[in-house]
Amino acid sequence: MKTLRLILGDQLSRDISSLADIDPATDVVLMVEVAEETTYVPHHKQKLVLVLSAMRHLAAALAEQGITVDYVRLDDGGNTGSFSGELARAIDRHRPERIVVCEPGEWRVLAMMRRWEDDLGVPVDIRDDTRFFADRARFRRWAAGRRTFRMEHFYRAMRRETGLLMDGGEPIGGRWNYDAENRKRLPADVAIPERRRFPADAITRDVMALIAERFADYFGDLDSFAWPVTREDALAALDDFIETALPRFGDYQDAMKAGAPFLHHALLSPALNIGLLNPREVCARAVAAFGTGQVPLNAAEGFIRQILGWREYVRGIYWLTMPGYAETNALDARRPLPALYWNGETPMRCMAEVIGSTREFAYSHHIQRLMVTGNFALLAGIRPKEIAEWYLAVYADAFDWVELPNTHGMAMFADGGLLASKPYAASGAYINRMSDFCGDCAYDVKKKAGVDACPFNAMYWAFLIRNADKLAANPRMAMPYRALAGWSTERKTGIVAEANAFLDSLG
Ligand code: FAD
Ligand code: DLZ
Ligand code: SF4
Repeated sequence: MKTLRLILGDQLSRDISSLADIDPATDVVLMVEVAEETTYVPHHKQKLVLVLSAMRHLAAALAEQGITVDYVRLDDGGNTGSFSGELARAIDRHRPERIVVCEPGEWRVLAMMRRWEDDLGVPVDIRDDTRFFADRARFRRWAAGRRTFRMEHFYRAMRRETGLLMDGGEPIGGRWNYDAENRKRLPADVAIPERRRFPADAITRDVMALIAERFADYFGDLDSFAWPVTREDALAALDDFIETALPRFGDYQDAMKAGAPFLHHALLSPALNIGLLNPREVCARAVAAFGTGQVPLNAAEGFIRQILGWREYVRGIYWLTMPGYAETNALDARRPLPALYWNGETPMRCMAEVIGSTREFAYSHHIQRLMVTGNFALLAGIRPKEIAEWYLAVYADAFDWVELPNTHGMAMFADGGLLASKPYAASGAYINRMSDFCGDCAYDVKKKAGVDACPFNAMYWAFLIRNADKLAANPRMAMPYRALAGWSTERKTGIVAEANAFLDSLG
């Protein structure tokens, strides 16, 4: 049966379900660069290069294997600019008997796909995405009947199911979780590993020229692009991480350092999310490195928890709750996103550092996203939709299924506690404990009030005061609310006014 097999820009895996039964004698693979996808948010220029260059590389690799690939470029004449439009044109060109596609990573695109069969008059087979440990049905089964969801419970179920770092029915080492050993500040004498970056080849340089011309006003530096865009380079990036950074990943997972955005992190999320790496092989490598004594248990477990635990858990929450999840705003946050998120212009050293490296590399590590830019947005009461759009735009790894739950659920508490049990709200003291940012900052992290006091301090207390009716009863927030109970009304009014004056001054 002549089949047209559509592969989307984050489905760049040879083992994707839509290619499983391909017959090279009859079938055509369709890949399309479309304006709808390049513009649904103002993507970082490096994210655009990553996706389009990796698409072009996969198309070339499939063609080398004897597969017919119909590849539509962004600047091809006649490009309609949408998946639906390009599919209709390809049906005219190839007259397939059916269309096969793997389910997408985004609700918006799934809604579009479900209309294709009726609109295009050709049978459309939408297949499960088998690249996750837990498919959507598996997560639904786990979630059924639970009143609250907690990543740790899901993670343990997945450890048991996969056998990863398990000794029979028990976790290797006797503990499920070494999180308490993942919170060290980076000592001055620990060397930061030099990380492998991948220079642009001719295909990537072509895409860079296209992006420079068409998307000049989009956020982000282009010239520092060095992400892997092929399966081979992604595997080399995985080797590099296991050898150089994983051994200390566990210890310094939460640490931050000025001028060093990568530290001991994997830098693998862009390759994982577009399909160049499979989470199973990545976890298997971490387990093997533990098995040979190359990395300690807190590193292997900490890393596997991120992929087998968090990555799968947020995807499950996304598909369980969409499309309503995108509308959540439990704390009724209404402030517009300040311009500093785009221009990085602020005397707050932590914010300037994180936004600066975001612009340079389309990357920040988790604690930078959660406890600096995320914490600011939470405390300031930024509209969840606006900050979610920012995260979706500025990171090379940002796709709706993973970005949205991390932003609405983890950073903004917009889902009211569905994903996480308490808001990750913190004053400047947390940033000072975990980084070296505060030393050279224009603000004084130790000061609670006054024009030169760290803005996170007044913002933190103002956040608690503003949301007391929603948060004070949460047992995990008992400590700060006990402290607030001793404050006079005058003191509370004063700190709220100070935080608001600061935020209003940002424009
Ligand atoms: P490491 O810290 O080395 O972790 C290893 C791997 O674990 C990552 O590659 C990633 O695949 C996975 N992982 C770790 N934490 C998470 C998590 N919370 N959710 C899902 N997977 C996780 N991650 C994305 O992949 N895309 C996003 O758009 C995204 N947006 C985020 C927005 C906010 C507000 C926050 C707080 C986090 C977001 N994350 C997102 C999660 C996390 O920050 C990134 O996965 C991580 O920083 C990627 O860098 P790394 O590969 O060096 O990860
Ligand atoms: C992110 C992205 C971009 C920028 N461009 C394209 C594209 O031109 N063609 C394509 O097939 N996919 C692209 N993508 C990835 C899609 O946005 C992604 O597949 C959907 O959001 C579903 O997850
Ligand atoms: Fe950030 Fe406050 Fe530290 Fe400055 S003093 S770097 S604003 S936490």
